[in-house]
Amino acid sequence: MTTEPYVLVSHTLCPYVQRAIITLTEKAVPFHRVDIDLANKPDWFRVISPLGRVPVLQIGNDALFESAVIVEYLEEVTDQPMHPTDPLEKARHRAWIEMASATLDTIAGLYAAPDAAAFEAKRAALADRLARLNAALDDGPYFSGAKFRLVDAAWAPVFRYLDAFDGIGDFRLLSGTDKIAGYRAALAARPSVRTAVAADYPARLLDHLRQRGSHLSQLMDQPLAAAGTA
Ligand SMILES: N[C@@H](CCC(=O)N[C@@H](CS)C(=O)NCC(=O)O)C(=O)O
Repeated sequence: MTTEPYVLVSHTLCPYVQRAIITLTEKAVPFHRVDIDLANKPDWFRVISPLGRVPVLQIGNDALFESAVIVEYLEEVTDQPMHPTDPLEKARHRAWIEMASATLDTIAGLYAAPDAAAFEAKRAALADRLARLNAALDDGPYFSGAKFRLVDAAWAPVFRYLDAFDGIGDFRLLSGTDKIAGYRAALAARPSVRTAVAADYPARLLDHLRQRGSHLSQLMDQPLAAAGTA
């Protein structure tokens, strides 16, 4: 591992950035965080980020992009493993990290849905993804038991959106689930998860959701009407 401190190029709200920060924190790897404005990307960022996305981890003169690649690199250069060692179990965890990414896509579709019909379709899709997560969870407190893993770093940011949605209305996202509440609480209490965002993150996220001009944005202007009417 390089002796130079890592630089994590970030954005205040990005859930993929949170995965990298949680992993760096869990592994006690020193780093500097540099937040950029994604609506006005600096030229130097365009050079190091071929896809134009955060996170990017700068390691000396090298730069890694894609959160999955970043956390797998950190896993290889540190000696505190966060993946299981059994190959099949490790592969299963990687699959559920992909599922967390797909769930973030569904969440983005939900908060961008332009009308009630599109919103309902995304709401049902998100509830289905969460039901499948519920079925995959072990006895807790984390995804596969007592140890906090990379897969947990991937799911923790998902629940930050649910926290925001809970303040807007009851969208019946967790109906019939029996394990997610405990999992969500354990993730929210984890110090690395708590410190992965700034204190003003909840307000910033609500502001972001309100500015989408979407069906959800409209519900935010009439929160009482939103209850149970997704
Ligand atoms: N697959 C990527 C997704 C990263 C991503 O979607 N980043 C968003 C912010 S959360 C971004 O930088 N978007 C800017 C853009 O696409 O122009 C990863 O895991 O790193």
